[in-house]
Amino acid sequence: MKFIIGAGTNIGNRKENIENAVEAFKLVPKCEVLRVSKIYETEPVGYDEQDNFYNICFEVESSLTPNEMLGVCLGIEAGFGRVREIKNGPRILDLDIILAESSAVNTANLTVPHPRFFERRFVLIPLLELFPDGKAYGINFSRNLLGIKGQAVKEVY
Ligand code: PH2
Ligand code: MG
Ligand code: MG
Repeated sequence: MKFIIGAGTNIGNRKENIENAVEAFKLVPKCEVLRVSKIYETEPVGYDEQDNFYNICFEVESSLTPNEMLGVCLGIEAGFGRVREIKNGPRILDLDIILAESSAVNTANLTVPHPRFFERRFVLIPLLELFPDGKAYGINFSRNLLGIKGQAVKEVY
């Protein structure tokens, strides 16, 4: 099954954090990284008093279940030394499952599709790069972009 993973960072060397996160994912058994978006610099959403983020989305082919994939994400975050403090606050690395191709999940510790992805330009813009027709795994997300105010997102060159 294919997964879309969103990655974000706003602490330390953001470019290296993003690139190293993708490299870490490539080393995970049963996970093949298929496509990676460009890196975008994005205004913080949900908590203003912090630096801009770097964000990407990437697509992974995997035989893992969504719950196992969550474990992979949390494990890589921990390997980067992430400590959880302020909700929506600064983080060295956040890896979220945005979509799973043929699976919806609603459990205490995981919801897929990600419950807030459709209101976040920092997810939708890299997602649109991977799915230029605005549809991913049967989910039409392009119209959501139209209703979002602010949330500046720009490509990192
Ligand atoms: N992640 C959040 C909250 N706000 N804002 C930006 N720009 N990028 C993020 O990755 C981000 C955020 C919670 O995970
Ligand atoms: Mg997140
Ligand atoms: Mg997260």
